[in-house]
Amino acid sequence: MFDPNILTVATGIEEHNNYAVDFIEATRWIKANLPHAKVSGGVSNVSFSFRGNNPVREAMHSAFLFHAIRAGMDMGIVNAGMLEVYEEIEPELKELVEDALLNRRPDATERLVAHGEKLKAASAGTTASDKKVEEEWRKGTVEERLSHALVKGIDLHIDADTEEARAKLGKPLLVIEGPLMAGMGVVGDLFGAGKMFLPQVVKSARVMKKAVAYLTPFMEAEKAAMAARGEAVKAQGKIVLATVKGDVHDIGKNIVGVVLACNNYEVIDMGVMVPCQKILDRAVAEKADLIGLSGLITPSLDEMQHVAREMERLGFKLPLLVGGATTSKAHTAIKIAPHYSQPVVHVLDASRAVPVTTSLLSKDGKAAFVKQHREEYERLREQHAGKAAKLLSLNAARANAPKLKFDDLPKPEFTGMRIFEQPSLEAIAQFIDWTPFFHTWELRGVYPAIFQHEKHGEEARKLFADAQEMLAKVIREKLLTPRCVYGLFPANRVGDDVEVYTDESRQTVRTTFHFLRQQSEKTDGTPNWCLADFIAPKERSAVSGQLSADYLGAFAVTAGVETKALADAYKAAHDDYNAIMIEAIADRLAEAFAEFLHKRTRDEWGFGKNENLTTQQLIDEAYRGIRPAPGYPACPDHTEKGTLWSLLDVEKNAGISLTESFAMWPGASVSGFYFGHPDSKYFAVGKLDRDQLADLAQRKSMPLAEAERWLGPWLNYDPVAAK
Ligand code: B12
Repeated sequence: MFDPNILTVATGIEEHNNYAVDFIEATRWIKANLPHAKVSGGVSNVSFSFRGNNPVREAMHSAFLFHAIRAGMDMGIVNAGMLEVYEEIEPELKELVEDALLNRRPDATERLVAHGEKLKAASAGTTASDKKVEEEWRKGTVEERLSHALVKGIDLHIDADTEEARAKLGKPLLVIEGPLMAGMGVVGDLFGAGKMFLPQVVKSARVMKKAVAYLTPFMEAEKAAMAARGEAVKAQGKIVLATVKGDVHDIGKNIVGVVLACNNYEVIDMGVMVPCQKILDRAVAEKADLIGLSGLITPSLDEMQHVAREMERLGFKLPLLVGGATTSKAHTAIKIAPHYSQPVVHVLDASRAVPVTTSLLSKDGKAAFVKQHREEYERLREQHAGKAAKLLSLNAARANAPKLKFDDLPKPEFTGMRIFEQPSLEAIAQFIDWTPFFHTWELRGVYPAIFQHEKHGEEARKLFADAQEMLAKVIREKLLTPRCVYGLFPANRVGDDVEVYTDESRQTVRTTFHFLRQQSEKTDGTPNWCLADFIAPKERSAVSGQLSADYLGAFAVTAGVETKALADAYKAAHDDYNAIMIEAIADRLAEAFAEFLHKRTRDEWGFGKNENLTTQQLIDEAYRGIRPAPGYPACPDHTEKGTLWSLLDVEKNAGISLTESFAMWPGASVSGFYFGHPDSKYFAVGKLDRDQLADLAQRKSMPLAEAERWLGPWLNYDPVAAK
């Protein structure tokens, strides 16, 4: 990957005028001469001379990207909120910007500066008049009011305005197809252009849903007559969305559903843990145009492959969309798409769901999109074909295990299992790490600095205020009942396993956890880590003849089984905004609960008592010990949750169950281990070779093929070819 450096143009210094052209030409050269190399660059540098003038900067970024991508640029670092749509750059500004970027005339900088000043003045004017419009928007026509309410997400007058529009236009359908769709069209365009943010769009959707709900009884009454006249509401397309069997991931799928619905797609959301056959039957029954699958954890990738295979076997012709935290473009291209002859497209986030869906369902654009998509996936497959990483043998990796000292083994104040009855929501909430909350809503940035973000700081503040309100309500009305079970157990390491004993005598093994070791070749002298390394080995002391008195912790927490019912109630009230909000809050509380419980466990283990850390230090994990979770990079094997469940009897003690894919229900749950060694740290196990899989399968008494299935995405080899 090359970064040929994007430097600032239009600085007034003549030598700088060609910098953008230089980057573009360098990119072209790299692509022509080094066909396998990639080109990247930090885009916002190019417009630094226009700091404070966003209209010009946004236009410069888009125009620059347009030309650089055409020259072959692969990746750009750019604030997505600071991008105008190239086609929508006002023509005069576009010409002036391109004059400067492409160094087309000597006076380009002066001309752009002059025009930029005019734009700045005009946009300041707009803001002032916007304010006036805001106060006066109730005085506009009903169409204008509906559009304003949609764009601004105001549902205060929506019933009255919708009724007025119905009376004016005569038919409920005309209200939907007219002002409501027009308003949502504006919302869709602004979102697509990065000018509206997800929380705003979800609020717009709430207004739209409320308007449609108001009109529904009138529509029902007219339905028969309308059907006879062939005037049924025609959505742009019908999409069946589902989280696959064994997975409970809800929030990402819901967000995608709302955004698609905003763009006039009819969304049939089948919920979570949906078996393949049900998805396919529903798609047929509904004459769907597209199927979308979601998944949070790696075992779902296998299920997605299964759905693709079934679609092929049954002769389906619908495109298949794939999304969710654990999916990726490369995995989709290599592992899912080859099983289905129709387009299988990975979609990174909600904002990308709309253009992909529109392209796939467009009469004119589909062929070109599919052609380009197939070529891209073919390229990805070629790039990855036979590209195994160079790994150490398992024996060599073990020989490079860390040599940790075990001379500081505090004795916990209890061993065995504990149920923590009625933990306080208020105390748990103190441990919330808010940054991922903003990511859920597609607002990038770190809390609390995000509030100062140039583009979406204001929206982040509004969202946070809404979150605080919801959290206060949850606490005040005890809407969630967090539950947990945890324990500290005598344990020793045996190879890459950790034996957990029934009692301090360490004579009877109660259960064994099996961990995986990094096999990557280390050139920097670092060891090949395995979680088991953090537990004292099962070796008797030469002096006492005793085993080292080390311990392993285990835990499972949930924010509360009520989350789904609360979200469903909001959905039933056409309030997707709060439905997503309560799920996002529950997820934060689950994480916070794990952190809160970790603190308590460290105290009970002894070494936590003198920590004296601030909340931020706790969130930054500036303490002794770690709490890795099965599924996280240090422990990619989800099936270890099965052992955890029987050790802590989690289902009985905390009310959390495991699905066939080892997802936890309720969804807002976290489970894992506590390691107390002062040197314990998080790491990624990474790719695994067959020798380790064979060894693991033998240790777990599991058929090799099954172990390979659970760990599929981490295999450094093709298990079919290796047979
Ligand atoms: C927040 C979070 C959680 C939350 C819950 C998340 C939720 N409700 O979905 C909590 C704290 C509960 C949680 C728990 C766990 N998590 Co977690 N979690 C995350 C985290 C940090 C963010 C996920 C998220 O919510 N993102 C925001 C949402 C909106 O984004 P999204 O889901 O990706 O959806 C967007 C797109 O993917 C796309 N999309 C999604 N679906 C679809 C479908 C279609 C058709 C389309 C078109 C698009 C689309 O559009 C969405 C909107 O933009 C990720 C890491 C990461 N950075 O992704 C780990 C991560 C997903 N978690 C992980 C794991 C392992 C777990 C646990 C198993 C850990 C454990 N042992 O306790 C549990 C499992 C929970 C369960 N119930 O089984 C792993 C999964 C990897 C793996 N190997 O399987 C990750 C990747 C972390 C990691 N680096 O290892 N987690």
